Amino acid sequence: SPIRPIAIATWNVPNSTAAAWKVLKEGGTSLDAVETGVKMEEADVNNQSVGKGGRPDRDGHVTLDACIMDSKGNCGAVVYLQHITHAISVARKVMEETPHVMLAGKGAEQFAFEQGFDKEDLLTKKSKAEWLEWKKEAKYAPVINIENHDTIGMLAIDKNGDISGACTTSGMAYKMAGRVGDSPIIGSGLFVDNEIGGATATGQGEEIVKTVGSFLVVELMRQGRSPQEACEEAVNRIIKNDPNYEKIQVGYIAINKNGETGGYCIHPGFSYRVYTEQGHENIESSSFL
Ligand code: SD4
Repeated sequence: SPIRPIAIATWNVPNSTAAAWKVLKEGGTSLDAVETGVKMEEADVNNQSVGKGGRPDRDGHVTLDACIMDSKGNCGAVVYLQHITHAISVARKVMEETPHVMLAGKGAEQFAFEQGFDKEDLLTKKSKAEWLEWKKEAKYAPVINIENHDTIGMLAIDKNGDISGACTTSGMAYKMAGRVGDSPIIGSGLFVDNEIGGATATGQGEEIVKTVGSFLVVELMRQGRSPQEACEEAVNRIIKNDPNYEKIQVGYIAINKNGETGGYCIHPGFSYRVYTEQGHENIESSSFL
């Protein structure tokens, strides 16, 4: 019988999976679970890859990307959002309160204020100090598993078997102003098909966008691959396309309708968390290298 409810997330984010699990355990929807879950990381100033405390772009601005998708195929996204911690909740409002899927920059910010979100300064002292240090050399060479660690992508199945997903990030540290990655792009950073399963990604967003990674993982599962096999194939596709793959990290996680999960990445060091009735664990992902 299918494993449900269940919540999984990229990286070792026990607070997020525990918060999602609580929602699921109390009979809540997978949509509420993934939003509640990823908000924990958005609010955590010690997680420097998402929300408040996120690392800024080259010019010192923290700009957030996020998207959310429900079991009916609805989705919402924000890109280049500034001054608001809970980008995922703004994305959900875009999904539920507008006729659109994606809002960017100033428009997204204005919409968020209209919806009652508070204006905040997202650049913490720590992230600012590190950015000033980086600026001395201003060399753009992301450190694998460090500078771009901890973007959170989460997938959940509720007691009714409905699947939802959420993905939220401050993007690659010290990116060019205006750069948008995979995380808010439906099909790249996240995809859910309630008949099949869901997938979400972390790492170098450009590579994920170029291969429409999360959609690819879900379509591979539709063709009969297990979540693990589908994640492996999506990583292999990146490796085949990019001779410089050793310099980048990409990780995928996936879940199918039965609650089976998988994860795969290029470099060792990526892990994902799984929370079910059986307990809570951090699983070290297998890797190409
Ligand atoms: C991006 N995929 O903006 C994100 C970064 C990331 O953990 O995943 N960091 O490209």
